[in-house]
Amino acid sequence: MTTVVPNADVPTSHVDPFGPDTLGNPLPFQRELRDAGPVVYLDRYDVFAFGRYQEVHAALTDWQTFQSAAGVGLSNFRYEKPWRPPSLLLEADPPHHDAPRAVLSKVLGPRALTKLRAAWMDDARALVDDVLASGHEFDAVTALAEAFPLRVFPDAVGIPDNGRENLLPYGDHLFNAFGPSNSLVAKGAPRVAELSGWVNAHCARDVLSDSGFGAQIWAAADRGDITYEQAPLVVRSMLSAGVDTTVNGLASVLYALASHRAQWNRLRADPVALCRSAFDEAVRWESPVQTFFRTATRDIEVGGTLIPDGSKIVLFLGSANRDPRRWENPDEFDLRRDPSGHVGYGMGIHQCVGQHVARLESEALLSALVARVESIDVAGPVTRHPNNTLRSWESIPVRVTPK
Ligand code: OVV
Repeated sequence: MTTVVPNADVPTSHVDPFGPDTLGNPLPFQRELRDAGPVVYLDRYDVFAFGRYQEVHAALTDWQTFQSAAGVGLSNFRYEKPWRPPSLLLEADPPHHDAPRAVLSKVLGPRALTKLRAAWMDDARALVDDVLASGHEFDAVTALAEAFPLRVFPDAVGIPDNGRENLLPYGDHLFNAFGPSNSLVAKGAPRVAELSGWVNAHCARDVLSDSGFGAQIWAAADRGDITYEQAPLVVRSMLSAGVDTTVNGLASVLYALASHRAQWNRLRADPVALCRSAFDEAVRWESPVQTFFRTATRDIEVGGTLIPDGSKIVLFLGSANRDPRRWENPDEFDLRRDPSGHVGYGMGIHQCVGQHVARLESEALLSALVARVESIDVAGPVTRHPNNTLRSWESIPVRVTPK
């Protein structure tokens, strides 16, 4: 029989992972975390942290023990009222989670996306042509990584043109709000009511076009697959999770290629295969979503540490994706690697339901770029946009040589 001494010698860190220094460059802290042990106690926030691939993966796939329904941010819904009604997908577990998940999974699934593929490829070519027509030096964040999703995704959902500029700041605040209520959350607070009002209004059936993803979610309510009360919240999940995530994923793959000439050349040599798989290597390398929390549903022992029932656990996805215990040369962006198994989209029942949309956006954009451009290079200092959850970008100046 083994007896667990409750946390007698759990490694403890006083570091604030959500402070400006660590958010600015999270890699040194993440290495310390992994090297300190499988479980580290963060005393600033009274949470346990997992930084190694093995424990992060195990927690993501054990939803019974590591629940999402008490919130996937620092705040525990058992004690604190959430700032918005919880997501029916992200902040729920079976059985409640399953019907909304099944509906959205089908609406955003590979079969459904085959219908959008040709049009998105054309849209990407048109965007790249427009960008090249106005110059060969531009900001890859605004000109491509933001412009492309904002051009195709709201149309696919079926929301009108007016007000699309609200999607990014709404997402920015949402992803900040998973962290502690620090200055990043305070910065977003003044616009919460306005932005939430806009997003919630665009979940209603009568503002959505009648053929998009939104309409298909409402049609699922007509069939009885979900209720009419659930439908607008499922639409809200798309508007919440579908923009800032892909924008930063695209920015990351563009940055990775612009800063690794050999990888760009590999992409050019085998564009059909690599324009698709490059995105997943970039998602592993950068982990646009850095962290999500879980809540223990019972006392559980992990790596010799007792995690008491009700504890919050922060899973460092970005750290797991660079764990040398799992990956060879983890810090290298390498298109020859098989990145499958990365936890950048999560893992298990909550794994990103929009991942096929994200991959298609990237495939379209990279294919258009490779078709038109000989080379792409970083042309000035790159800057980050601080966010409590996202590894987000402000600016990536690039120079391209057109074909
Ligand atoms: C994965 C994710 C992030 C943010 C919001 C949601 C999901 C949601 O379902 O609202």
